[in-house]
Amino acid sequence: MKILHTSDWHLGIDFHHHAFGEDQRYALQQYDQIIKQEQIDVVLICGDIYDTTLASKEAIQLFDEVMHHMIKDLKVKVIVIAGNHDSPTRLSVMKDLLKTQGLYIYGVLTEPLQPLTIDQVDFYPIPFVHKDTISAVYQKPFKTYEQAFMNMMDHVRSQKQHHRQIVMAHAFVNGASVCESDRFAHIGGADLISKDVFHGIDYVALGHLHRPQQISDHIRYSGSLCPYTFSETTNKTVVIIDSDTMDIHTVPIKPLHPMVTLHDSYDAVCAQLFNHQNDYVKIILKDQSINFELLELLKERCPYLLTLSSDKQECEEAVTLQANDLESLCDEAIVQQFFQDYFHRELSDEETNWLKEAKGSELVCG
Ligand SMILES: [Mn+2]
Repeated sequence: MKILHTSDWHLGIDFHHHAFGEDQRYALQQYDQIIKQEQIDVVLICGDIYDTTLASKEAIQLFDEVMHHMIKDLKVKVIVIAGNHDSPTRLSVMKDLLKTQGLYIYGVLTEPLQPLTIDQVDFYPIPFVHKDTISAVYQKPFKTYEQAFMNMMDHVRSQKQHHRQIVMAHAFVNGASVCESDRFAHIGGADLISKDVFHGIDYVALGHLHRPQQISDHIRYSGSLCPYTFSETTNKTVVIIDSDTMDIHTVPIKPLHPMVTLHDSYDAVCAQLFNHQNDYVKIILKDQSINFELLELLKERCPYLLTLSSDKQECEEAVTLQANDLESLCDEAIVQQFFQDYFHRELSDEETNWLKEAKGSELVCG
């Protein structure tokens, strides 16, 4: 049997006020080809289907459309677990009904893990879960998250017969490398689990971290659907597992707009823009402060410019005005201070008069 492992779609996400719907649709269209070419039987989606618990209308429509296409047209079965970004209850609405169609959704852990058997494979889908929930379900107290997970895996191993065992989880396994968009990964360590927890399991399909990576040959993160930050410049992938031979390989997913950071002088950045007409671009200028006019000018030359900042501005233009000042200072003093911070000069008499005219008789200091 052929299995496709993916995770972290984050449908509905936006980045610098830019929606990713088209990018996600473009990536998911490639799944169509991969499923046909690789003759996939089962698709595993390891959490964070949506970016927020209250998913947008567009995000829900896209998920609905993709599930319908996979199950009805491509004739695959799909197993979904909730991630920390998903609402477990919303995600698993009508799950018992959908099961009859080949869509298996696991939102909440409510009972000790039982296999979902398809062909010769026992799947153990574990939705994102807290230690206390595992304690309640298994009716045992656990000191650490790792201990709770070890207990669950011992229970899985005790059910081993002649089938392959594949575990799906949305978790942070020790030794994995994180990237900027893993913003809710618990780097503090309380939710870390060791890879040893999974010993003896034939394959562990992980979600949570957005960088595609293998912890060991049979414990892998597929990585997110698309790059969601400028630090994600390497290819996103899906993992293909042949459960008969246990051959495993990855297939790259091409982004609609690759992420590019240009950190250089204004002239050097301008000289490079022509090569990045289709890329999401982050510009950091080394030699020039930024303003709205410059942003508009660069946007004309770079259609997918998402962020513009300046190194220079950060060192030269120290803002001295504090939030508390806004309450204690009069309007004229605030404008004066702003001019000092940004333009290094005082208001001219003419400008002061304009300000007074604009404010009328309200402008009283003291
Ligand atoms: Mn995620």
